[in-house]
Amino acid sequence: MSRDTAPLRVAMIGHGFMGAAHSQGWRTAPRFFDLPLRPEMQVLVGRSAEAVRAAADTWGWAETATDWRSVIERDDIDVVDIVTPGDSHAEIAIAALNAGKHVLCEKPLANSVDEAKAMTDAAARAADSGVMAMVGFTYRRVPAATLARDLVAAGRIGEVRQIRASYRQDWLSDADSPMTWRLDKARAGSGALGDIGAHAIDLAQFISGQRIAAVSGVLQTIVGERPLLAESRGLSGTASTERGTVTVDDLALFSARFESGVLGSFEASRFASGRKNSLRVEISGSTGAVAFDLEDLNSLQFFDATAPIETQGFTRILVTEPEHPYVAAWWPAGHTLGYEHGFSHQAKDFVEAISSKTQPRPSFADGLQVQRVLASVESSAADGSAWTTIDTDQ
Ligand code: SOE
Repeated sequence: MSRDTAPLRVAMIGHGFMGAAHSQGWRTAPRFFDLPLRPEMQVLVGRSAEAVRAAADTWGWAETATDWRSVIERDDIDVVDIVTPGDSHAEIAIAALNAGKHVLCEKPLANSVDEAKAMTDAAARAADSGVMAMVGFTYRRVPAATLARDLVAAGRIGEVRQIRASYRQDWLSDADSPMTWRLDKARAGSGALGDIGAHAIDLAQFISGQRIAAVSGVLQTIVGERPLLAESRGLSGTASTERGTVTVDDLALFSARFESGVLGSFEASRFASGRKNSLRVEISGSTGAVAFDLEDLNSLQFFDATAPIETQGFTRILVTEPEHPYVAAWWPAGHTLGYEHGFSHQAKDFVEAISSKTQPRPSFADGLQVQRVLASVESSAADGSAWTTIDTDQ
């Protein structure tokens, strides 16, 4: 439990699946990490008074509200955590930053480059008065992913030569699975590309320490029409008898050229039968390689080409020791962590950044750069897979 420290009062806007994950992060971080400020789960905000009350009771929020605008004006709120669909990120984040609140915003940062740019500008202005903003690319904070980044940065795989990243799920494989907001371009911005491809882009750039400069891609909508949603449950829900048009991609494939000249391949799919939450990043270097797989998140595959040839091969490092990133705060060595722990690490890192007034990463500027990659993949696909340079001036 954290020391007897000043409170950091959090308001969270939205209470879907990501709301549950963020609540878990806020609740556990101060209980396992010795934090300089004590996060308090003050207000949960949602459109339906009844639904938001039920969620707040389940997850442990003190109060509820239905109007986010009045909440961000409150003097007793320090942090605004945004877990709504992408179409409201910009409006809420900019208003919260202008009101002097620290902002944590779910990924992708926005639904367009223009929105992401406006958010990044607002974050830069707010940073001058010590107000912090961070985007929720949570998988950076899985200990094995952080370790992979550390090994690459320490030169343990030599010079990076090739990058491969894929995020594959199958929860839309059933053509009768109903429309949700994630299938509506107006709400989600894009489909598999922005929903999960954004994670693959962020994680590949994070682990490799390299940034994408140009892309060539294709997008495909595999099932163009689905039953409308009757009642939402988790990522999906029950179907109504009416049907609607899917307005986003189901599958995104693209090649990337990094600023260094290194080439990479990317894949994002919600139709990869049998792949449940398969986020994989493999970085091949001149003297070794690292391979991260979210479906095996307590380990990291490491290949050391400088080892004697007779014993060379990918080694499965169990990332469960106190010496590994984040792990010491949890269970005795070897006792493994799960999906939810990334959200606790995210809350911990954000609280520490707020306290030390240090820009947290991934920053809104990092989120904007990912947004530019997403937009470039879309324009490349619309232009017959033409190589498209990431426009950093836009
Ligand atoms: C659904 O594809 C989803 O919940 C994404 O929206 C999340 O960002 C990802 O972490 C898990 O899958």
